[in-house]
Amino acid sequence: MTAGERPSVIIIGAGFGGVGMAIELRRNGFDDIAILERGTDIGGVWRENTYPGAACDVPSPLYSFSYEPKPDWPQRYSGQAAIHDYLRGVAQRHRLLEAIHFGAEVTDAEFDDSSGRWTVRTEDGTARTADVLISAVGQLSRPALPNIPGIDTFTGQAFHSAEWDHGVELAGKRVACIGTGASAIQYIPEIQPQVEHLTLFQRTAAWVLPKFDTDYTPVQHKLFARLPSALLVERFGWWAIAEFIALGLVEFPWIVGLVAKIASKHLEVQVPDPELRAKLTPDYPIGCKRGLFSNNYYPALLEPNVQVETTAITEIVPNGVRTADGTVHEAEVIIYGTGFKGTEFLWPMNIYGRAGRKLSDAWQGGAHAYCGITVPDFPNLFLVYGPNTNLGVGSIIYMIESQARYIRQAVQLLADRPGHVLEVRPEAEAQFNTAVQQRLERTPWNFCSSWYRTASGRITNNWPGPQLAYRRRVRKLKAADYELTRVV
Ligand code: N01
Repeated sequence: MTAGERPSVIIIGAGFGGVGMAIELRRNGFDDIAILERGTDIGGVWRENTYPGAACDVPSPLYSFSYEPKPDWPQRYSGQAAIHDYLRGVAQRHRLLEAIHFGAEVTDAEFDDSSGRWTVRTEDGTARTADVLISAVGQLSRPALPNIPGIDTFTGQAFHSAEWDHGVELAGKRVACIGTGASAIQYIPEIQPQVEHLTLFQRTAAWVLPKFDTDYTPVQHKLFARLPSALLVERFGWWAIAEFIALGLVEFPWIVGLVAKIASKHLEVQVPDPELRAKLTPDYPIGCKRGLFSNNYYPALLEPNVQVETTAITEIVPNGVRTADGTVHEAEVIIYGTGFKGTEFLWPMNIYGRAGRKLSDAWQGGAHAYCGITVPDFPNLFLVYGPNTNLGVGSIIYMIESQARYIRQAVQLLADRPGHVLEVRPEAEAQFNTAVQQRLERTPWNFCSSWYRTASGRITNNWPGPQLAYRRRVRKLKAADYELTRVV
């Protein structure tokens, strides 16, 4: 990049992160943007997860860009199709579609020390170069199948919740569902009325909270359109509730104690049978795994065609699932609601930084980055929704906006200093991570296994605190945390 030029940018991923990042750059005059998207449409997880009942358990007025309020959300907790449409509409309004290269799966990216530029290669062999590389690939884009012996021997039909096979007819079938996370509790009530029999294999009981859902009425739509502040009030209300609970996860455990009481009451009211209730009662602190919201999950489990099985699975056999007591639970379909490879950030891409240093080597003990955004030895590389920026409660879109503004400041700094690259100082990054890990020690996330933690127990995914604390932390890029090095 020479004097007078604006930095060129490659963004990987066209989900909420990539779209939000591109909009922030465009609005500030950075137009030389290429977005590389492996799929054939935008949307990320909202394109991929089409299982029955897929919806967001964050209220839509909050789960949307602050600068793109939508007065006509169909519901408070909108479904996958409405969210996907929203993101498409936003991308169209901001003329982003022309910047997106679909079917472009990035295999590797390499920083060239002498030119200070990134070369990014896609699966079809195409190489593109840019001054700045931004990864916005999310944390939950790679489904995880369980490591259960015999998984390949099953002769029926099987699929993961994030790769729902809509061609498989479930009506009248015996279905085995493995997993009881946020995805499963959304599709189980949807499929239960269709199937002949549903065996739900639960390894760990979930904490489930009531969902204050509602269909927005035409009157509300009109009100939100004519009086945008009304929508803003609803957004602010949900944001404030999330912030209050987030405070409980680190600072004030009595708050999560209150939330646990609400969840226990919800279970007590919805599940009168003491035996089933005992099975569904979690034995770990609330908040350790992601809190779930549902009004129809427990009622579905009460139906006569549902069996909640808590005996450990030992094997998948050709005709079903075998448990530790030797029983074979016959099934014609197995649905794996077994989550995602959340701690394998940016995998399987090969990212090479200064002097050919590989990002996966730098992250061997678990991913870490300064503010979840920048990594020493990887100049001009920025991460959206990177390590330790996921939330136990709140809206990831709020976090994405915070990060996009921070990264835009970095790009501006590069525009102001042509011929330089920007790299976080290792001591700034180390200090940040030590502080984050110290705060994480006080959270309930340490008391169970989840996709927030690596096998060794390091919490690589979550931000320990309210969203506002993060926003304040990244509001202004501090030049002292970075080194600007001349390359040309
Ligand atoms: O996955 P999960 P998910 N044998 O990892 C079980 C987001 N999301 O797809 O708890 C038996 O939560 C596992 O058991 P255990 C959200 O961030 C958001 O449901 O490990 N069971 C668990 O029950 C969420 O956190 C929305 O003991 C096995 C389940 O599988 C994230 O996606 C909606 C097993 C996995 O639960 C992931 O949710 C949906 C085995 N070998 C999802 N292996 C919104 O509304 C795993 N399990 C925004």
